[in-house]
Amino acid sequence: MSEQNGTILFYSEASDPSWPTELEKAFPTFAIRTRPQDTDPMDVLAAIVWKYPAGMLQQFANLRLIQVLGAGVDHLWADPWLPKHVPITRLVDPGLTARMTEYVLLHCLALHRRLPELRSAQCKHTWRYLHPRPPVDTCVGIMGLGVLGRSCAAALAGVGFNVIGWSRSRKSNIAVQTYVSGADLDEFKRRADIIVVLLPLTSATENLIDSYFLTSVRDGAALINVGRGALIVEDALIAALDAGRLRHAVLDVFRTEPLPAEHAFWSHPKITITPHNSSATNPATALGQIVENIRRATAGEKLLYSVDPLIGY
Ligand code: NDP
Ligand code: OXD
Repeated sequence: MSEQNGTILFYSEASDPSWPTELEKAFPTFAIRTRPQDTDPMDVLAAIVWKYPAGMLQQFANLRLIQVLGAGVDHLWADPWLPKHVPITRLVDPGLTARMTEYVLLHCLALHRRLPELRSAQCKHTWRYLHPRPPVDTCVGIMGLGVLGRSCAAALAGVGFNVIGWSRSRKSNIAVQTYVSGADLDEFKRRADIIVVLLPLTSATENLIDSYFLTSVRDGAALINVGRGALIVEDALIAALDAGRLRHAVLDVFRTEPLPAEHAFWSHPKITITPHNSSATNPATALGQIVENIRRATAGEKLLYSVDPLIGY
């Protein structure tokens, strides 16, 4: 080992460029490296990663922490050489939560006030009067009542929407009506006018939104997917929009990112696309948790926001 405390590898090709400098300031006694080839693999104690090349982590025999630089950890499971004995933590970043909450509120209000239909009428120079209704007339169903889902539920209820939620385990300490995965899903779908998908991608949630799911949603419901692209079967979504069962879909995440230029979603009149920018991790609001977790990992203490590889989130 070098005379420093060890090395922290930061690996991300799509994050705020100030991360390495911020980490150097926060960890003056560690060497911060951004490329595995610039490390002595035996010195690497912690890896802070976002979408790294498969196999990269297995060379670090003394690794004590894999800190994912985001809320979703699904990209890790694509690494067949992931060192399974090393603890994994994810970020719970108040800045990321706030931006996601804004995004969901923005698009729920737009769908509630029928902006896509008004835009389409404007394109045809048509005066299409749609009577404004109060938010309490719109039921927003949130799939996933974790850190992000709960924040969105509170904000939506705060502006008057009728909010319901759905999650894997039963909830008691939340102000909105909740449903639990399994038998309750049909009832949840029957009620929701706008479905907000804030689920992690796991073996249990992949392709969850398929043609069966979409056949049994409320007629003319709208969908917002901010979870992960592979939660949705793409052809089933297009079929549901074309048949009018769904009136609009707002998509921020896709199976392939960037979304290929020739993809059918781009030109679909009932789809709004954003480039996976509903929210993002920020050094200013996320660094504190990373500092604390690396301190805990090196001291052998219980970590914050651990991920369970068996359930996948
Ligand atoms: P959490 O882990 O805090 O919450 C996940 C929620 O999903 C929990 O309520 C959990 O249930 C529920 N859930 C998981 N599996 C199932 C299942 N099989 N059936 C029903 N419910 C299930 O995650 P976050 O809220 O922090 O983030 C959610 C996801 O949002 C991330 O995994 C990521 O994919 C996505 N994301 C997208 C971003 C973007 O920019 N588009 C930014 C950040 C995150 P329970 O409460 O019972 O555990
Ligand atoms: C995340 C994301 O999971 O940005 O943090 O998608």
